[in-house]
Amino acid sequence: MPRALVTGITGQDGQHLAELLHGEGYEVFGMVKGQNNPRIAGVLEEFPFIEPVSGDLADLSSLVKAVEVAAPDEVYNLGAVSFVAYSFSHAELTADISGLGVLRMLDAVRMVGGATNNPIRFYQASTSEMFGEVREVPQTELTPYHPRSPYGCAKVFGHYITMNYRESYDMFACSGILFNHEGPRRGLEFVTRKITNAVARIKLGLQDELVLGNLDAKRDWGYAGDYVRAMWLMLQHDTPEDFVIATGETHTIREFLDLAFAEVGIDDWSPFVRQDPKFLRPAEVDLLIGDASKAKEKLGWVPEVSFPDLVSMMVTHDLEHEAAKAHLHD
Ligand code: NAP
Ligand code: G4F
Repeated sequence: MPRALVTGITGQDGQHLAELLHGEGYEVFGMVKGQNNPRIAGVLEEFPFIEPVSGDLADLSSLVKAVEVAAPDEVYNLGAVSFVAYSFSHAELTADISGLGVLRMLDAVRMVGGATNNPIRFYQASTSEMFGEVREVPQTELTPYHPRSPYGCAKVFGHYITMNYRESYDMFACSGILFNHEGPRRGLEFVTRKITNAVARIKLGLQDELVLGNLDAKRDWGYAGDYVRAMWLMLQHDTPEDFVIATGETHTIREFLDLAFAEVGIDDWSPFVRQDPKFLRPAEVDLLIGDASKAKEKLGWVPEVSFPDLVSMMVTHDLEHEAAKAHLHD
């Protein structure tokens, strides 16, 4: 039975990936941060097959221990401070966890090693945020980086140090440059889930207003379940390489609002949405759209869930979830 260690197991992608790996017959070890992590109990309830191991990306010795305990064939480094807005007010923490944390994880993998005929394979969660103020449209594996946030800067370091360890120490280490991916497990702080949750609550009469920032930014949004499949495929490939994972479509926040409100029968959302400058960022990423041709050609990866289906899936989930919560409090 192959063994995988996943950091960021309590996050959106960690849960989707754990589900996929379990389905592929893996023993799944999930790295859990903190002495009393508030999120892990819920995750273990839904995915009882996950074997929790303790570890923090700020602490190399804990990572070495986690890799020793899990003795993995594959390590997926998904742990990060991942909220761009938060990274502006917590720049040093973001650099430490989302940047240096990658170096620590690579060192832990290098120190523990794995069998000589079966070295540990390493996946790094890189991001389209590295493109920032984009130099070309669409963005590919060769597009230069111009990050626009402390998060983007930390991820550029993580990306290059992964490449450097691959080239310096002959490690099977690769990065997926993933564009935004969403779903019902997305954190409520991110714009898509913030919108679908508010739409559901407005429909149910539990909320009357949705306050947002910049509605004109464009994102290439896909479904998280499709994207974790690409992570796994990268580690099954013959050679360690970096891949852009994207849908090749881009949409504004306004278009997301159109579809989400239409899903509950509201055609004009303007009475419900207010803009507040407090949600604007010191520097914005205006346009992201990826070209995933390399992943299609070499991994056979294509996204399956369309943009309208993604929005519909999230609104439907949030309607059920919020209705059940409200009913509990009746
Ligand atoms: P997420 O939901 O925000 O999950 C982040 C995970 O990181 C959580 O499990 C969190 O654990 C963990 N973490 C935070 N600080 C840690 C630390 N010091 N040590 C160990 N773990 C720590 O993020 P996601 O959306 O699943 O994304 C997964 C990865 O892909 C991230 O690296 C993100 O930057 C990257 N990415 C995401 C997207 C996207 O659109 N979702 C696109 C490109 C790249 P706690 O719950 O314990 O805090
Ligand atoms: O949903 P967001 O916070 O995602 P963002 O900044 O694109 O980052 C996400 O995707 C990256 C991949 O490109 C990941 F690496 C990263 O970890 C994360 O998962 O914001 C999307 C857009 C931005 O332009 C933001 O300014 O939505 C705009 N927005 C407008 N109002 C808002 C809001 N974003 C949030 N979170 N909250 C708002 O009220």
